[in-house]
Amino acid sequence: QYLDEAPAAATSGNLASQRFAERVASSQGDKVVDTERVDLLAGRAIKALNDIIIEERVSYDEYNALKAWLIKVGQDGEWPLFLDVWLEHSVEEVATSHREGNKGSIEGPYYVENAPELPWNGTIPMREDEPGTPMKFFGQVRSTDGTPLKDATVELWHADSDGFYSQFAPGIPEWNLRGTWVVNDEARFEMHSIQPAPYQIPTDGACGQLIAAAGWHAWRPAHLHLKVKAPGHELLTAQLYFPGDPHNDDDIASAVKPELMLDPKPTEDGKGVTVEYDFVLDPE
Ligand code: MBD
Ligand code: FE
Repeated sequence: QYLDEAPAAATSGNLASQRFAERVASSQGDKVVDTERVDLLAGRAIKALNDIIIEERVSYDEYNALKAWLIKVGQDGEWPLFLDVWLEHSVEEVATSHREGNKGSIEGPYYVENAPELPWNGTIPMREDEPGTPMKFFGQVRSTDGTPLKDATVELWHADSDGFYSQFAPGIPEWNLRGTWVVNDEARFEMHSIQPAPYQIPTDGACGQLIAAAGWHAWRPAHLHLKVKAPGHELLTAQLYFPGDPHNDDDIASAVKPELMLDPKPTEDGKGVTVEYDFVLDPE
């Protein structure tokens, strides 16, 4: 049982690190280093940490604990997890503050490009006995002026009922609970999946060690991840949440916004939930 549990953080962490490195490599065109910007940002970050050391009178024991921990973050492959949990929300805020359309949220560490394409009312790839409450999620994609965007696609990825993401945890089919819906000619989609469970970030790696040492908790509320794309419009990366989740108000990743809360209704047979949510994209 110990062996079963121990490698989980490092497995998902190292896969996330590898995936991220591949994406950076494939998008690395002719990016130039902006020396002034690096000087400013790296300089400010280093100064902020020095200020904390002086102000809080940090000891050698504390400094060495930090050093050991930073090394472990790398060994566990948890830099994507650490950065996406504790910093990405601010980057997302800066990147999208001009938008008039949909609010977005962070991408997180577990996105994979090119999920299988599905018809506008398709069912997400899932196991025959996939546990969880059946969920029908429907809506329309429009531009900020109200025009339906008939060439839009809606990508959905989410954790299974144990909180695991395919391609980042062992033993799950490659594209499980990941799909790309092509909207119909009224720009509508109707996605069939299961309702995800609350998600705990790995507790057995460096991030979990920090959380335990600081007396925090490791939970994110149950969430759906989405990317909505349409020609001539800004890409929307979002997450949607379910009312009543105990962690909606204290998401460890600070990624919940009131505009991203769903309003699920029970299905007629009482066995599933139906949710409606429309996406509004900003023109480029
Ligand atoms: C997740 O599933 C997630 O969405 C984020 C932001 C961080 C860790 C795990
Ligand atoms: Fe997630």
